[in-house]
Amino acid sequence: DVDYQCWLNYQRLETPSLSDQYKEYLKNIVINIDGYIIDSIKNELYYSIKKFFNIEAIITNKPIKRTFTIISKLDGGSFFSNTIKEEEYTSLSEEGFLIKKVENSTKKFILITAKSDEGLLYGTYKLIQNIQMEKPLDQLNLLEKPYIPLRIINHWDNLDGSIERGYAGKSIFYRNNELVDNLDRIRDYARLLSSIGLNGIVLNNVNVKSEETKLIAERINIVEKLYDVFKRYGIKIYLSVNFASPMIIGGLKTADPLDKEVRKWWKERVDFIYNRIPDFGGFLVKADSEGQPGPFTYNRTHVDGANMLAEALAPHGGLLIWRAFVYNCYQDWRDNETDRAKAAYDTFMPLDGKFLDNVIIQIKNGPMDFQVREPVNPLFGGLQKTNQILEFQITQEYTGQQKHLCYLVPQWKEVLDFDTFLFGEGTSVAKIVSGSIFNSPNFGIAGISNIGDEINWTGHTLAQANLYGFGRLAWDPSLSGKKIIEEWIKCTFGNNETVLNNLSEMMLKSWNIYEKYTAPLGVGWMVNPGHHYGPNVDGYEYSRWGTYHKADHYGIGVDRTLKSGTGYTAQYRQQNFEKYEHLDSCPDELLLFFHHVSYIYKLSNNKTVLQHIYDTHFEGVEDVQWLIDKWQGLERYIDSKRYSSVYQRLLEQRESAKEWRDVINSYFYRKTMIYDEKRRKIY
Ligand code: BDP
Repeated sequence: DVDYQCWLNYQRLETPSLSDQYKEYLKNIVINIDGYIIDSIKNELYYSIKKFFNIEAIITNKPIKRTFTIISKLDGGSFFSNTIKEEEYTSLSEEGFLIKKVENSTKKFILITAKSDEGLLYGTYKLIQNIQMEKPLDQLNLLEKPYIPLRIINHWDNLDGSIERGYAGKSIFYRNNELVDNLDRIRDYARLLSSIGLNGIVLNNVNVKSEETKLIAERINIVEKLYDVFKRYGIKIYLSVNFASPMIIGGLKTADPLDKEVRKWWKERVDFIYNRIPDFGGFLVKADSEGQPGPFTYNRTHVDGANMLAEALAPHGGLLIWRAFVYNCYQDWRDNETDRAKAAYDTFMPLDGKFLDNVIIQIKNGPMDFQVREPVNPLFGGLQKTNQILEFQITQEYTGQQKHLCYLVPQWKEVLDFDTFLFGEGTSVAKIVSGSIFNSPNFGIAGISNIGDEINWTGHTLAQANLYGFGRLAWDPSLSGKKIIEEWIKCTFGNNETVLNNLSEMMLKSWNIYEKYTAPLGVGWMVNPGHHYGPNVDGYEYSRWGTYHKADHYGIGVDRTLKSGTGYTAQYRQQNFEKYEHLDSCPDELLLFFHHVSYIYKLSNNKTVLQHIYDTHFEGVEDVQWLIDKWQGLERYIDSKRYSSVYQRLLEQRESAKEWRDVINSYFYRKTMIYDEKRRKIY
């Protein structure tokens, strides 16, 4: 099933001459080392070569022909060492790789070399991708290394098989509180992840219930089996743990992080885990957040809680990842003092510099919760002495739940490129999470997975691009959304020009289209409470979650200025503070996030806020129709199964977009009693 293969869809090459060239080199693969990652390399090469050229590759220790491909460690001291330049050697990082075509009087070969097995694996996938994309072989010379050290996928899977905020079926790992019987699919998932360079996976939901708590105790065998799959692809495994585990499974009376017994209990647990899983990655903890237990219960701080766990992990080289998603979820909409957007910064800034070296704070991209548009979380640019991981949501909770097309890479790019001004101009979020300015390897990027057990993994075939794009950006945040989508299209659908052009245009516009017909100008929410699909303007307006738009008869938006509002703007460094604080410099797309304005306030394009709302909501629906037309133009180039499943979803998207348009427009028409200038029909 091509839909199942995703971007590892290996098809016969369309250009016979190029195919012959590659084939000549790939008939004989020379691999002079052993190991389980090396076995994965062999398997992937053997399998892909069979698919590309319909031949069985011969894998040997030494070349058996004049032309071959060799995969060898840099320190191999082998005969090709004089083909590598000094500067190539020094600029390769531990996970990087070098691919080169070498030719001399006696032999011709493609060389893949690296300092580690992982590097060789990434290099192998790169070569395979070059073949998929039919790149010329002549000047093959590539040196790559990941920009961000920790590149982790987070699963919100529960042992019963359900997935929190999952939109593509059930867990591929668990069913009825057991590991699934057949691990083949999990292996294929590991292939997908390592092909885009991800090197970590959190295996269970951050909301850890009692069954999952047992994963660090009597149910460790489940973790062990998964470890055995993922280690073969260079992917470290991590577990979400419940802070109250010492009480839930340890029989202790407290989980107080300063209690001796509690500390001893965690140490023993961690030793137990490492005894079974020698290179276990560490723990992820959601504490004192949305009902999860944490140190606050015992009047202790996040530092007490995180450091206690980190101390237990440190002797084994383990990491303790602590989430910054902490806010008061019992607040009142009338109370301006408690702005949810301010919570993470207020909580964690005073703790900067107090965490141990193996503690990392995992911070959502925005201050609220994965809305279609949010400013960047001000903790990036705030924290100076704390390790950080940036958290994205690949699963489309608030962005159409994989029924709507929404390619998120452009959104993520804006976050990564955002200048925090931390150490002066040019301190982008990407630079921060690369760890380079902090000189620490404990920095990274995490994404909440969008996959499930549906045959095509993501429900919406085109949502595969979000998983692909997440990995690519984690590897190299300087890649453009366009470059990434072109790679993805070619590897997923082949090298047809029309498909490439139409589909990349569709993908690149899709986030903006989604934004047009949903919540306007950065205000967010306006979704149905609970499941978060479809419009409900006041759904969260009078509830306890701190998620308000404050629309009344005269105006809309949340005043987060220092001058007259919640003071959230002051959490940014001067340059960004100035930009957001003042109406005339605040970007339109975030206007209502930062300011409360009248409906007749004029945006930079001279339209009123209200007219903008009307226009974008009509346009959004027209744009979805445009997506449908574009997709229809591809019918003859795409297999009918993928074509029609995407087509069905686009139709659903159109109906949903109409509903959004009508609900939002009529709400604001009734609130304001101001007509649409163009007198279009508003229900
Ligand atoms: C919210 C989700 C909720 C998660 C929470 C989190 O609605 O299901 O548990 O984030 O990140 O977006 O912990």
